[in-house]
Amino acid sequence: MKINTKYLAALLLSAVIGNAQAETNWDMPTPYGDSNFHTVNIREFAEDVKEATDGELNITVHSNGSLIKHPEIKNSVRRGLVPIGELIMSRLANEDPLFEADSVPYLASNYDEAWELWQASRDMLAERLERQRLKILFAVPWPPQGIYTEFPVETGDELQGVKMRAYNKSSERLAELFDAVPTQVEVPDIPVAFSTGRVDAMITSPSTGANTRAWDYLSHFNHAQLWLPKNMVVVNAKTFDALPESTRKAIESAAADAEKRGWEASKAETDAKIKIMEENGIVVSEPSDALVERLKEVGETMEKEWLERAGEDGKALLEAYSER
Ligand code: PCA
Repeated sequence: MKINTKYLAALLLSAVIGNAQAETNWDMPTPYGDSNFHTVNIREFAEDVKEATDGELNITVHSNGSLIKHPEIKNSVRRGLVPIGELIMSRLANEDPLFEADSVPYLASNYDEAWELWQASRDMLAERLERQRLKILFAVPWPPQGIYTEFPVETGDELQGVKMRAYNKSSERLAELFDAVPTQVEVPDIPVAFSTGRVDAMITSPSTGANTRAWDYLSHFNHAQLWLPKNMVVVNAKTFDALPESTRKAIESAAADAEKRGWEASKAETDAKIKIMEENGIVVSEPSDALVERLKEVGETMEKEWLERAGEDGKALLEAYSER
């Protein structure tokens, strides 16, 4: 496991000192960089908790996978190595396909739909996490996902054989269905993956494109608006339950505010980051009719495959979503 052991020893020590002062110090690993809007929102959440508890609960955010790498964050919270952490929900697709419902192409590809899907799925997902003694505090979507390349994409045929950076099962599958070659790369590793030629295209949001300076490696962004994957903040349930009631309430209330603030920030992020990309020379375009058609076909295939994997629960979720 990639954990900085020296750091953990220091943490244990500070936890002991913290207890002596009737203060609790929590370390919170997050996967994305400091300038990312999710990280900014989480830091504000930590401030709110500190203020509402009169400094009794101090959350220190360790961004960019600096304390614990993204693939290990969930299990680290589950085992109580850290009390709280952030991760992208669809990373848990291998445990249960319901966690990747938000990454099925065109199932929920704007903010209103994404919100309804989140409302329809929230209890089902919370229940699954509860079985692992994890409590979900809030979830915030990324802006809609699009395709970054070094050439214009007119029909989708251009993607054949291209080494495409992916970050979850859906982005991988989408690349495969375009006969591209997917490779999983975490956001902090994107610049190196491009500069060393490991990848030459990617699927992500305007947000991550701008944060990773896509213009250094790429020239085109197709605003295909495939899906809006969500990040979630989870807390170890045992640690949470052991807190005084007033502290638990303070966390829950700060989490509700963070969720609201995060959704608004995400919406604002889409246009703001597209503008930054254009200013830096990226050609931004909407998908052509031919590409829309191809993407729809691929989306249908992927929805079918997802439903096969998700079975009765998946059907129940789609029903709850369509009734909203
Ligand atoms: N950024 C993250 C997840 C989705 C997004 O927009 C990434 O590219 O890994």
